[in-house]
Amino acid sequence: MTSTEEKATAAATGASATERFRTDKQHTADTSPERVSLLARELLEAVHGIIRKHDVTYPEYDALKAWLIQVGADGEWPLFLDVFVEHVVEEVASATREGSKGTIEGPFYAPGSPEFGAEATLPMRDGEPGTPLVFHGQVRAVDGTPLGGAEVDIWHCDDAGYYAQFAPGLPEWNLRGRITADADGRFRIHTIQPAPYQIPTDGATGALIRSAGWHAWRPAHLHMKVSAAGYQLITTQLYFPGDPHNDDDIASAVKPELMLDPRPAADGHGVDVEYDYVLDPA
Ligand code: MBD
Ligand code: FE
Repeated sequence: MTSTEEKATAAATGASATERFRTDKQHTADTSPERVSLLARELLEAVHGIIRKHDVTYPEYDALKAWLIQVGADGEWPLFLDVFVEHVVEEVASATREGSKGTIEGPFYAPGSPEFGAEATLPMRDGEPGTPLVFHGQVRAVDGTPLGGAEVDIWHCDDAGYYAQFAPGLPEWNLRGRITADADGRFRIHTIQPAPYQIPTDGATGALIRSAGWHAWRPAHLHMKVSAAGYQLITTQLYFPGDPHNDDDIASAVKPELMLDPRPAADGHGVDVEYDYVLDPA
């Protein structure tokens, strides 16, 4: 790395994730004062209970305060919350859905990626490092109807674990794209296999992970949002068998239904994976 190259620091990644959240997401909920009171009170009571149960000291209280301040300074609230909390929100939100399993979105989605037809190669650099991956499948409704024109909005990190727009030096839309399925709901995406992802170790989230003696890894994964007019959008991820962290993902986002079954590619270069999605009516 040359001295002019910016490094993928936790603070730079966090600042990008925080900015994305502020730009893309709704920041208010239709929550009554009674419900705000209930949720805030029970959260605080849970904290009080832990302090009493474990005789938390003033030095520990001040260390917590300093750490919370640093999470904000590093822009890591999106990272911290998505890694440690979002999986339960997703579990509750999807409890009554019948179709394909979803899982967490995480902090690195960027809306508005380039659009492609049913067979496409994701934007990538010349000689993009990594194992070639062909990912294909079909989008159907729960009743089996193929959903022609469904959209697969896919994003993933590169072979070094970096996400475009959240690490410096990558083309804006590297390994991100929106694929429109054909009339039969089928799609075929040419990309490379993502690497396992390590949470930035030099920020506040990394400091907690280190202090607690945890590891910082997510298994290799593809992210996608799959949608079709008149159906519920699903946000999900797909995983590769054999990854050492499939069983202890730091973000608790792996489900058995989301495991791919890679085969050698027909042309002998890289791997071929097939996955079909089933969407619930809106
Ligand atoms: C990721 O790549 C990710 O998917 C999540 C959920 C959290 C941190 C990094
Ligand atoms: Fe990810």
